[in-house]
Amino acid sequence: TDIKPARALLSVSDKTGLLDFAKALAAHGVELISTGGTARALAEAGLKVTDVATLTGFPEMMDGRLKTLHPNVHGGLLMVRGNAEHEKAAKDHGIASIDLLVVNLYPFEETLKKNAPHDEMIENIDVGGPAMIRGASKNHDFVTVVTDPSDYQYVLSALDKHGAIPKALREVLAAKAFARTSAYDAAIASYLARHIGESAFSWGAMSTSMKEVLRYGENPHQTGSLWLSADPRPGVASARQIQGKELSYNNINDTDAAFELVAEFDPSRTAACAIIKHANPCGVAEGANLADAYRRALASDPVSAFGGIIALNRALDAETATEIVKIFTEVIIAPDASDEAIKILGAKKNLRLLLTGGLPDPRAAGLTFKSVAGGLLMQSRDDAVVDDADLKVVTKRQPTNQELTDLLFAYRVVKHVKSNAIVFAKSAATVGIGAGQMSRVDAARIAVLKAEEIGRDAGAAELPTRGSVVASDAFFPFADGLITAAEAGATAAIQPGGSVKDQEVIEAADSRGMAMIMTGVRHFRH
Ligand code: 93A
Repeated sequence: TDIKPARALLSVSDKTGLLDFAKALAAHGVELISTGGTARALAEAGLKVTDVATLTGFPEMMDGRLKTLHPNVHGGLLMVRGNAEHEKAAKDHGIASIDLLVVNLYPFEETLKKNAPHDEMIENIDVGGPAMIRGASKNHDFVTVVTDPSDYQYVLSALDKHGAIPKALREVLAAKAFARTSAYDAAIASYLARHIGESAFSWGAMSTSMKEVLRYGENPHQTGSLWLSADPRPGVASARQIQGKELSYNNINDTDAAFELVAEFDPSRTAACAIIKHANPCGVAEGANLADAYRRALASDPVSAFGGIIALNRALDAETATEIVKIFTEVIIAPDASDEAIKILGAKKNLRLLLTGGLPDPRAAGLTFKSVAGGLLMQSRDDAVVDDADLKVVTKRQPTNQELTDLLFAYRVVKHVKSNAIVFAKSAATVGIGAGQMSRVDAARIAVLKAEEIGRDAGAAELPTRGSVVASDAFFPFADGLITAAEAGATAAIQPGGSVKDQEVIEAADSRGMAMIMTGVRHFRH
């Protein structure tokens, strides 16, 4: 139903368009009530206006902190018209209804941009304004709420046309009003959190904006939701979903792991692809182009790749899309995609395609969180990228150029494998991955076992680990893990070093003619 406003309360910090709007309201016979500065502006323009202090029986006080926080205001906004009890309460207490609320808030965001001192920021936290906006929005069955001067025209044209405000417009304006107070509170929350310190900043920002409630958590009996932090890095949380089913909690977790991994490979140097299952890579490869990188990543463990998550470091092209749709894949994440590629994926309705607009910088600082019983663990993210500068050859033999390239490749991958982690690689593609083991030697054994199996399935003449290199995410505590890798055919190794048994491990490498590099950087990931 249309509602003809009889009384309007105007209280605005941004006075753009205020006078014209108020004049037009007055011309429609709307009675105007207003707060200090707004009332003054209206009166100066020759409009008849009632000061809100007359309504509340209280003067504005405490630096204006108390202007409109009074039952005569909130009752007028919240009362349900036609409800006998509400009407009686209003009558008993002398509360008159307010049908139109025009509020825009203290300029918190603008003040923030000016780098204002903290006490000025605090003074710019509007309390009464949002309270009125919430009341009016909740009661939009009867009340029209306007929080944006650019909406004055819609209210006026409705009044001109119908002499009243239609329900549809009241609903739209109410939704817009809640969006406004929610953004306003988010800005305050992240400002305050940042004021407390960087540590709390990310957490505060994160806790202020939920992106979506997920169908469930890691398991169907758990609840789940996705939250946005103020971190502007491209990634799964901020990605645009182009097609496919709704993302699950596990999809998001795995897709994050995939995209962070593939971002280690600079797209201007090489095309790269990572295929992830259960947050661990089952195949990672560089390639002459994206399709080649995908084929090579897939070949490193085609059995595990089924139902996996694919991350690409360049825009998805038609050729790669054609390859990918050949097997069942849950999610593709890439910086971008060509129209043709999107069309090809369209044939797979459930396949989720996420586009991020860019790659996260693996060297960027940031924070990661993990919950523990009764608390929260926080750390700076693993932003270490091992490149040539950090490398120390500890064996008699120097790695060849090919070995060196592969060692660096394997080390970038092993950083993204759950500990204990061992990665075999050859020609910039993984050939065996051992993830999440309780002993390092078991991680090595599993990586070899996987490689053997894959080699057998592919009908390879020799073990895929022959002539490979091996990376370990932390030092070898004993020589056994390295010996396992050597016996499988690895010719070079990369690891942080730092074990009391380093010398034994170096001797084991030397006696097998292996080259070994120590990085001094550990990449535990639990
Ligand atoms: O300080 S407040 O949080 N306390 C209030 O009771 C209150 N009522 C309205 N801020 C309050 N307002 C805000 O004052 C409005 O949201 C608006 O931004 C501003 C308008 O003040 P003036 O009319 O004096 O310019």
